[in-house]
Amino acid sequence: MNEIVTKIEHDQTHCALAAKDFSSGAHPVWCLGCGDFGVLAALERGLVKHGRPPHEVVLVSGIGCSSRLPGYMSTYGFHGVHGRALAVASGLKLVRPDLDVIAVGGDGDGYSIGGNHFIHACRRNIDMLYVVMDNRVYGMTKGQPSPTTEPDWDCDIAPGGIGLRPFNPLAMAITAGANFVARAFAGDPNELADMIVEGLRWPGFALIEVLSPCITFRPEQAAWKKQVRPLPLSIERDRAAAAAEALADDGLGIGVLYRGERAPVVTPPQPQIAVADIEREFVIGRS
Ligand SMILES: Cc1ncc(C[n+]2csc(CCOP(=O)(O)OP(=O)(O)O)c2C)c(N)n1
Ligand code: SF4
Repeated sequence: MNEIVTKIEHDQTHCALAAKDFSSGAHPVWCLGCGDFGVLAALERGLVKHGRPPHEVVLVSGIGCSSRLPGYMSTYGFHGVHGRALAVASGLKLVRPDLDVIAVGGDGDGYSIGGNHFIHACRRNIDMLYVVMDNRVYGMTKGQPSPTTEPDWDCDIAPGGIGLRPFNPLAMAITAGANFVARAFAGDPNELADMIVEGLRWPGFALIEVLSPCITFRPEQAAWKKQVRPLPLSIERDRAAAAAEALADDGLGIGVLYRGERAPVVTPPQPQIAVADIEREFVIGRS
């Protein structure tokens, strides 16, 4: 841990990159006040601290307001289909282990339609970072309950609430095998930026679950600013203790909950394929 902090400080001193180098310049179409702005700022700042240039980083997303994020950054990006960000990111990391791969998206994208990929990405423990912007609602499709929605949240599609116990992403990640598990708040981009650097550098699959308010369909989430507080414990290696801590948590504790020591999947260096060779395979009518 100390080694990681020292490396962060080292990079801050010597790195010539600036946050603007990671911006695509495109103007986000998010609602004013959406928590995803804080996550975007944190990713830009975190990648500056990390010190690798934009062309050595790839952001992969699914579909949703939050999944638009790769379009706002200058790294390589892949805006995929709903729930499939982790499948694409896993394949990419296996064939290009030299790149830093970051999957991003929402709670609907990652925990509902993409839930199976989430469990198995934790289990496979491929070395990458997954940032989930959790607003406990489907923002893009106008406010349906998601897997993390509180059971009594009243909305048009579920009057009186859905009455189901919410999914616990941190407990799920720890028990399925993720090696680094944390929760952050989008309203504190500097803390999140440091967590992003640590998650990127920690070997194996890292989950950062970000409380990212949907100010349009869940305006009451503006209160998160006053409700979030540091997690009581940060647990190293002891997976059972970390899972117990995650189950006891009320969903508003912020910090790194678990740092594991599982060895990540490592792939051997892959042969470089020239783009011209790939293009040749698509030429119609070649003999
Ligand atoms: C296969 C498929 N099913 C459903 C949809 C419709 N859809 C688009 S975004 C979305 C939910 C997004 O919610 P979330 O991932 O929580 O992201 P947010 O918009 O809240 O950031 C849904 C259901 C789709 N695009 N593709
Ligand atoms: S609908 Fe919600 S999640 Fe989507 S951009 Fe607006 S505030 Fe953000």
